Amino acid sequence: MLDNFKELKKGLLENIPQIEAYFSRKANGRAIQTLRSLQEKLLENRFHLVVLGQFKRGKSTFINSILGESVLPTSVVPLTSIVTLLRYGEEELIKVLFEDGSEKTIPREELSAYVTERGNPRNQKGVLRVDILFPSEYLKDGVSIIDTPGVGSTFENNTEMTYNYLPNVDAALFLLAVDPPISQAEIDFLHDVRQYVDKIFFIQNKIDYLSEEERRESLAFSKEAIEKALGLDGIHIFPVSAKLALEGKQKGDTSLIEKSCLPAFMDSLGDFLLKAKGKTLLRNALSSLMRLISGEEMSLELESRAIATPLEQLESKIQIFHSKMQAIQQDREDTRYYFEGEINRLVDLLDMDLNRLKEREIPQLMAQIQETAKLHEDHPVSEYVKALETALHEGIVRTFDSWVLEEEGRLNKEYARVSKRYSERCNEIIEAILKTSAELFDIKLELVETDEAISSDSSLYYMTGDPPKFFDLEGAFDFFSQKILPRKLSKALVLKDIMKSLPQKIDQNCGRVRWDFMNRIRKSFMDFRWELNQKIDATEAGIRQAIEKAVSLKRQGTDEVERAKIRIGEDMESIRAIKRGLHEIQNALDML
Ligand SMILES: Nc1nc2c(ncn2[C@@H]2O[C@H](COP(=O)(O)OP(=O)(O)OP(=O)(O)O)[C@@H](O)[C@H]2O)c(=O)[nH]1
Ligand SMILES: [Mg+2]
Repeated sequence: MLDNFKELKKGLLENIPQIEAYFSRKANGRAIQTLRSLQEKLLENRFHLVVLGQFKRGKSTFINSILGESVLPTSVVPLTSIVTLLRYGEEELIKVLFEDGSEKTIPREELSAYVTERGNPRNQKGVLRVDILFPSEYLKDGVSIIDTPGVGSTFENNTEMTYNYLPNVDAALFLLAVDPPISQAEIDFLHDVRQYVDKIFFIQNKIDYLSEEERRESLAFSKEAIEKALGLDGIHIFPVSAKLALEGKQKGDTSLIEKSCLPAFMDSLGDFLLKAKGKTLLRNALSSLMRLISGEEMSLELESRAIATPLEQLESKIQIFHSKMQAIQQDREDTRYYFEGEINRLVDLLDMDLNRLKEREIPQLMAQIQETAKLHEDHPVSEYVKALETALHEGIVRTFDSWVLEEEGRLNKEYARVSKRYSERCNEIIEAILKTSAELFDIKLELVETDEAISSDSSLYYMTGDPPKFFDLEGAFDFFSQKILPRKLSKALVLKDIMKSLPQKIDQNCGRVRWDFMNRIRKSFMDFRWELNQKIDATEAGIRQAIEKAVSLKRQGTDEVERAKIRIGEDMESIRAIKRGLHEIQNALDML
């Protein structure tokens, strides 16, 4: 599917050893580091796809049909209860990750004992996630697929697991089924999904149940319902039969595969992945390489100009360079202070949001608890307490967990905005350094377009890791239960107790979430700043070294200067050859 993309990526990767050899010859460790991390990024790049939908829509079957094998357990009853992540591996390997941090490798036959409600009721085994490595051609392009528990099943916990994964995906495949066409619960879920995921593919599964005529009707119905509910126009729904696709692939029957309509969907998905991520990835990698090469070309030219300059003049030029660099240094400091302020403002924003949340939700939760208390006034104490606990539980889960996800999205956007501006400023500083030296030695400056590379990396970095969990629910309930149950208090006292401790408990949790978010923002920014500072330092050091080298050569005498001229000429040749190769890839990429 991503054929062109794969070709270009391969081409780009093939260029790297040649470039690395050049910089090894010149003992330029920094450049080699850049190349290695670029190589890693190209090889590692992943597209995260999440498969979503109400229970029993055929999500797990759909993933199996892509893989062409029954890897994930499927069933006629609501089943999947644990998030499963599938990635490429040379050999099949299934790893269960537990909440306590331990791991276990299991054979495929045991998978359903961990990821299904039947095999692992209410997640008694404490599974956090299951990772599957699988040798499928499809996954080889860096695509990873996430199977999720169906939303709206009776198990609230499973729904929560699905929600937790939404902020980290590139696209969602939203499965609908023909029996019945879209329900209100699905529409509600879709509303939520849209807040986190920009790209949603709608898939109407199980079309093998319907005749051509019925299929059209059902598609039209779902299309209209979704467009109306989301206020969108012209959405596309892909009709698919996961069952036929899987059967077809297992039997090697191409007519069944065609009939399943899976290939048409996979083509569209492939196009999207290429456009949305593949191109950006390649473009960013290319511009990083170009920057590296142009930088090298520039220092070669600088060196060559410098050795052609009389020693006295050269020394006065160095003086000018140093004083200009001091001014730039001041600019750097100012930029740093400014952006530290911006990051602090982000934390202020978080505080404001948290306060608003507390002000709005605490009274509402209290009112709900009181209402529940009133409704259960005549029930026995144990039922009364149970009802209050349930109300508390539902209120907290609904309010706070979804708030955290929303806040994560919001902060992430703001952070991306700030870091993009910061990287733009840093690029301006780099340009100023280059310009200064180019002017000084009368060199034509070739600037490579930059920025995106750095800023998109930074926001992705921030996205990794799980969002903070608001309430440690277990803890919260222990807290209430311990206080309530052993003492067998009267109903009035139970209620009073909850009313008194609820705001306090919420406050503590808000504090925890604040700390967690703040730490991630600060750490992301510090890493990002370090990376940019390295780039600026490298630029300045490169130029300084080129000039200093020329001075020392000239002091050593004419023989050395002549030898240096030959070496510079040869290096220039190598650099130009590398550049030609990169330009070819650039042109092919522009044509995609
Ligand atoms: N006829 C037909 N049945 C299908 C198709 N896809 C899935 N099914 C059946 O639908 C049922 C549910 O499939 P699953 O893949 O387990 O559904 P799921 O969405 O993963 O369900 P949960 O994990 O409970 O959310 C199973 O009995 C499948 O065999 C299809 O294209 N056609
Ligand atoms: Mg499933």
